[in-house]
Amino acid sequence: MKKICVVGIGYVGLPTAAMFANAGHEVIGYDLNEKAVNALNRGEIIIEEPGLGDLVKRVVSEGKLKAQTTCPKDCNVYIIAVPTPINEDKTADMTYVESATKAIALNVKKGDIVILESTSPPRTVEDIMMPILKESGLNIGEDVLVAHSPERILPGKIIEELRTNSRIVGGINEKSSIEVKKIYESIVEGEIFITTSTTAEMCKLMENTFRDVNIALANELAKMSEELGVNAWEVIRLANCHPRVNILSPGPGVGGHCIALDPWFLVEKSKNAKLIHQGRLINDSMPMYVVEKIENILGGFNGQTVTILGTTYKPDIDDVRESPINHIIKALKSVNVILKLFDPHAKEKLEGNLSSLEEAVTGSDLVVLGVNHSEFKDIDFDKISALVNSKKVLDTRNFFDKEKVEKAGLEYYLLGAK
Ligand code: SAJ
Repeated sequence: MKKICVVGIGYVGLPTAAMFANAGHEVIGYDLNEKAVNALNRGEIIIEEPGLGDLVKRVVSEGKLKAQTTCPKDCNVYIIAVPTPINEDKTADMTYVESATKAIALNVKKGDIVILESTSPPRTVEDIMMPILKESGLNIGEDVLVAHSPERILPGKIIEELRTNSRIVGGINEKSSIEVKKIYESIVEGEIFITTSTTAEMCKLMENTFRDVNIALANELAKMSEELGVNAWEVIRLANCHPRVNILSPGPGVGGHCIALDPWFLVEKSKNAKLIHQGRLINDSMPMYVVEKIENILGGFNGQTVTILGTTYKPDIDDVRESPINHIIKALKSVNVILKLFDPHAKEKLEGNLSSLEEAVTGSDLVVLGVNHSEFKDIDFDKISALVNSKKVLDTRNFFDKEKVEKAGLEYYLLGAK
């Protein structure tokens, strides 16, 4: 059993720390955010994630996991799980990885292991971390082993995917890969593959880029379908009957802290990342495309009331970071409409969140489904029809039952269909 320090106790670091603690390791979460540290030490979590609350409560009460705002000196393994955001100019902001590595370099000893989990541009371990770690005076690769093992967990399924997903371990040398693989074997049931650190960085970026580019294709199809008078969703359903075709779903844009950002790391590093760049631009254009559709449905912005149901970056989670709906909200706040928002998951994370669906749709001229939370599946459209001012619904996810909406006397508009 190891004494593990997880640097950064956010969406990735906290569940990772809890899983290692659950496997019997002694784990310390190191984070500068006092709110997150204090909550963890009380056994509480400040994010919504199935199964995480109970797990954290248990391992904290058993004394296996605690948190602090200073870097611990006496750990054998340091796992970096800090954010890697992008700057305004779409280049990677590596300051958190740099400062985490610097803090570790001050405390690292012979025999320790340093792992980067944060999604990072190619060559981060080689070009950013290695020079900093060498300042410790130790022989990096011999005295201290280093690897990149990218997290690949899906928000909403983090605990399950941490355990069952396969994992990549990219060491700076074979010795690093082998030792780091052993550490993950204590929590991962899936296969663990060994490679180099730069290949591991590239793998993680290409996984998310694959998804981004494919969503861009679906979004382009949605736009073409509206232009050419077909229903994109029917095209997708029929095309996907082909055994080698799997078109993803269009929507109001790609959000979250991963897929909407990671492809930019490749665009920054390679002049050949042209399709990847276009894909990003297409997905980033979707919020404004939806705003234009709203304007067309309303016949201009003339003081009408628009309701948005669901504002998180995807269904059934509370994460509003990088949500495309934020861009729609911002754009609608700058025009002549009254905006009403309701998201049963975002709670206090959403400014202006109304307390009920009924309150949100009352007096509305257009009800827009932004995110397909499961709570919205069984909406009583007769009730909505009785509360709204103009009977119009825009579905950006092909989620509502068109027949039910129309039966309730509401006009049904769908993203990707005329
Ligand atoms: N989306 C669409 N159409 C689709 C699928 C998704 O518009 O057909 C949108 C969603 O609405 C959302 C965004 O894409 O706004 C991203 O959602 P997601 O569920 O595809 O992915 P994330 O960002 O929650 O998690 C991804 C995962 N990567 C892949 O599936 C390749 C996860 O495994 C990674 O661990 C995570 O990024 C990460 O941390 O990098």
